[in-house]
Amino acid sequence: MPLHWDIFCRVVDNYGDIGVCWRLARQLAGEHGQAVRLWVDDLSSLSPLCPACDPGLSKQWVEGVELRHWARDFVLDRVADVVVEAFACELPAAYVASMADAFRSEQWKERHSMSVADGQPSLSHGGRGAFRRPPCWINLEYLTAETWVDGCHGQASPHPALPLVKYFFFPGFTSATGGLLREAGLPVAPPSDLAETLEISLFCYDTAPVGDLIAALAASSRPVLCHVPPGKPLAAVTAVLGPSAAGWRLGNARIEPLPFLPLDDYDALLRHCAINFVRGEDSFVRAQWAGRPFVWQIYPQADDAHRVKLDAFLDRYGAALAPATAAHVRAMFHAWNGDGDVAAAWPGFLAHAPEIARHNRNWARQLAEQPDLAANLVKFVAGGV
Ligand code: TRH
Repeated sequence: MPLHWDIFCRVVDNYGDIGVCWRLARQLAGEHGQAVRLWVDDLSSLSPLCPACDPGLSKQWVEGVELRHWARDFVLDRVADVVVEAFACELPAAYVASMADAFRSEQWKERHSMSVADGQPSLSHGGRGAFRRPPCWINLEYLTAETWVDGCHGQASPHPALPLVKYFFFPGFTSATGGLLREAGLPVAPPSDLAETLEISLFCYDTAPVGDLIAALAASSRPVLCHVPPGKPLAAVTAVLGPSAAGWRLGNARIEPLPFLPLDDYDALLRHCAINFVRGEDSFVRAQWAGRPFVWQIYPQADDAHRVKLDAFLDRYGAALAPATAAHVRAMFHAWNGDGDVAAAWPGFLAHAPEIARHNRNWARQLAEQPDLAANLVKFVAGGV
């Protein structure tokens, strides 16, 4: 029997929050037959990824998902079986209160002979999957390769005041985590064409040292075509080269603006290019499924917390690389994240690109042997581990 899911997404900035939530919502509906509502506070951030979404509508159906505008005057109609709070976005207070009411429902307690010792729900009746009410409340966390997530994934966090429990669901790279988003039928590390032109996609923040990269590309003996999406990547390039709607030619390199692509077309671009610069969370994961060499600009955090996450990923991902190649990858990732010299790091990265590509194909295929995040979530909600 399909469960009703409410996924809540608050767009902080950029496209990562909505990218992850939209992928998850459409996969739960399309692959797992679940009844999914996706509540988004800013639908205009979804329409570039998903042109079928009309940001002016408060309610619409797209790819089997009921899309709802999460407005300030949120009116509660019903509480779902599963509530996903994406990235600690804080559910509407009325929704949380109704979840607690559902828990208190006498009918429900009778049906499941539930004990309410110390105000905490007991799951002794057979796991999370045994109940329709109260909802299973999931906090979907950000992705990190740090080892501590293995121990924290799936942990319960009792609400301090209400008889509710929230479960932490951590995406990750090991089987002890919630895994990574990956649709059924997604081509994982498909073979690439041997093209004379080196095609690059450049999705980055405006803080990336693009000037140094552009200088290195301009000096290339091989033809280069660099695709630049709108927004921060194009702003960064324009800050270096000046405005030009038609793009730029520097030495052997062409640098061309690209329109913002629908999500699946962007995935295809990553499979098409020989090297991808990606950022944040979702494009970072997609670059890994593409299996091509990639350079990651991590989302910056206060106190440089992101640097620990960057190195945690490099440690895990680079473990099976030859040490010299791993050092080139690390140098390029660090330089691209403001710690080092891109001009010095790029030649080594490029020279090792064939070996990095081989490694990335293996890496992607190994990761794809693990269950994907949506499948893990469905299993978790049903009471599995
Ligand atoms: O946009 P981002 O920088 O998002 C970030 C991160 O998720 C970060 O962790 C989070 O804290 C912050 O947002 C609020 O990068 P990310 O995660 O790669 O998301 C970009 C999305 O945009 C991704 O789903 C791919 C999609 N995309 C397209 O669909 N078409 C395009 O042309 C491009 C360039 C991207």
